Amino acid sequence: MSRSAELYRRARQLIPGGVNSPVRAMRSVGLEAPLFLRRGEGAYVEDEDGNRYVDWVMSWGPLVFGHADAEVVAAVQDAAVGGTTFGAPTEREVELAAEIVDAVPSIEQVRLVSSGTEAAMSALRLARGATRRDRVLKFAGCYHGHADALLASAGSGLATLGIPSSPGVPTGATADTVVCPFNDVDAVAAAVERYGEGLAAILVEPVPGNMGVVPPAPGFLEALRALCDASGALLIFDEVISGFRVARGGAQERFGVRPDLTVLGKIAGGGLPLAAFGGRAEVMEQLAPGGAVYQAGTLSGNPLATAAALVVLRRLRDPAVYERLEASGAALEAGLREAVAGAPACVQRVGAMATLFCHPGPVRDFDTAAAADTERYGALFRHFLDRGVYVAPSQFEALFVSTAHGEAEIERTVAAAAELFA
Ligand code: KE4
Repeated sequence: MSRSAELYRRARQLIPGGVNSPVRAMRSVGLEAPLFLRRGEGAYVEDEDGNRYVDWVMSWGPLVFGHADAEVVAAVQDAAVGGTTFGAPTEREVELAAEIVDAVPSIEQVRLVSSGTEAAMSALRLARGATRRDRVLKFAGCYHGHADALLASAGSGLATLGIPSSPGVPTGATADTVVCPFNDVDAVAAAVERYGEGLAAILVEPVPGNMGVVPPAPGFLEALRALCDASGALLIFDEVISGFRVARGGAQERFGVRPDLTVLGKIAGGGLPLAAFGGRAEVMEQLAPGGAVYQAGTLSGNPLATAAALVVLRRLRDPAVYERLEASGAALEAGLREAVAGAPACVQRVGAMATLFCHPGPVRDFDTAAAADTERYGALFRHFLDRGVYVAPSQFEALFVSTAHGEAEIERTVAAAAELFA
């Protein structure tokens, strides 16, 4: 029995499903036991049986400079010897807030939290408090973490597990959640027509990564901005994935559309548990303690996470980083596209995030994504694994490019695809 299988057997007795997050079970790609990873370095990870893989999961997006980046490790070590948490304000929190405000066009003030779920949940509460309205409009296939109000046909995890909305979520919690198809302006306009009075926010992943990567259709984000302006709802961009990935200022910089609130995570946390939400000062100032909208967190802005995040965000000021990410993303896309030519498959990419769909494409929304051949994707995942390439164990996720991925990693990945689709 492999060490991973052995660990999985033990884990299942102690941890629900043997994992601390459902997608890690790798059930949807047909593995009996998930890989248990023991170390990562640059673009590579090693499992408990000593197998080494080119890693395109990158912990689901945070590791824009790859695993165990020397500067990040040193920064966390230096911070730790001074104390790992105080529950009091620290200078690094001010410095990190300044980095985020400088990078993200629409953010004037920002609150740090510990997970993307917490950031999205808090941004929604703030939007509801600021507008004194209850309704939120989200999109099928978009995932914003597992807060009750947002587990209505979410896209990541739930889509893979085929659960339309989770048991345990009270009907009241999603009674004010309206779900529209992504990229469908008419559907959104009709929903706003019907619910506009009570609409607190439109919440969207401007570049969805949780139904696979689905680029926004030209004019779609602009239409959401206009519908929010017309109805008095706030536009919330969930940039947990796209933030600092598709541009330093995220999708709002790349596509030139400014939301009222932005949710950040993953890269923003430098690979440590840190996320954030921010926006116009007049909205953000309604948060406790100055305002009445309550939000709090014991480890919010802790020294280890802010140290890692500062190293990463300061290095992202260098435009050459995004030139490299764009070039590597384009090379990966071109190689995979050539490998799947003629097969019922397509490759969709925005910047340093891409998905190989087992679907002829184009994939414009969750309905088309859900029609992908997930059986074939499972076979693809196992084929790549056998060739030392670790891609997302779910069709509804992304390949995350880092600066640690080079020609060798791209060639190995493309060769594996070419062999499979030959
Ligand atoms: P966390 O609570 O997992 O830190 O963030 C939730 C979240 C919010 N918004 C977006 C756009 C996200 O993609 C996520 C989390 N992403 C998933 C995978 N796409 C994390 C992986 C997992 O659930 O284990």
